[in-house]
Amino acid sequence: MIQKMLWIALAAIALLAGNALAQNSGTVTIALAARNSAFDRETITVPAGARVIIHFENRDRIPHNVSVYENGRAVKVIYYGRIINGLQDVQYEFTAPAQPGTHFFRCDLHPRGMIGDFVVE
Ligand SMILES: [Cu+2]
Repeated sequence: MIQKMLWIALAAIALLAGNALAQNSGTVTIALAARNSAFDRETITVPAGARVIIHFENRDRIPHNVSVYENGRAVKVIYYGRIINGLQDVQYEFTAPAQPGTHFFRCDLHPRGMIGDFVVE
């Protein structure tokens, strides 16, 4: 019985510690817009392990999205943002990679022009 209570206490401590870690990495909100098939910023910088919210405004009348990849080859996906039609906005939410590094973001529909660096620091 005592052993069972000990396990419950340990589980509760582990849960609290986990929450504290999640809070330490924080949440960052990034504003990003598309106009004339171009993003209004070339670099997005976020803290490692942070909860990332990209508030994306599509100011064109054609669809766009924002996806984040391991690198410019755009093979390994970190986050795939759903495509939204023109003159709408969307909130993308995901967790940044835990390790610092420079990654890549783009609009999957316009991968030649709508690109940038996704920096984790
Ligand atoms: Cu696009």
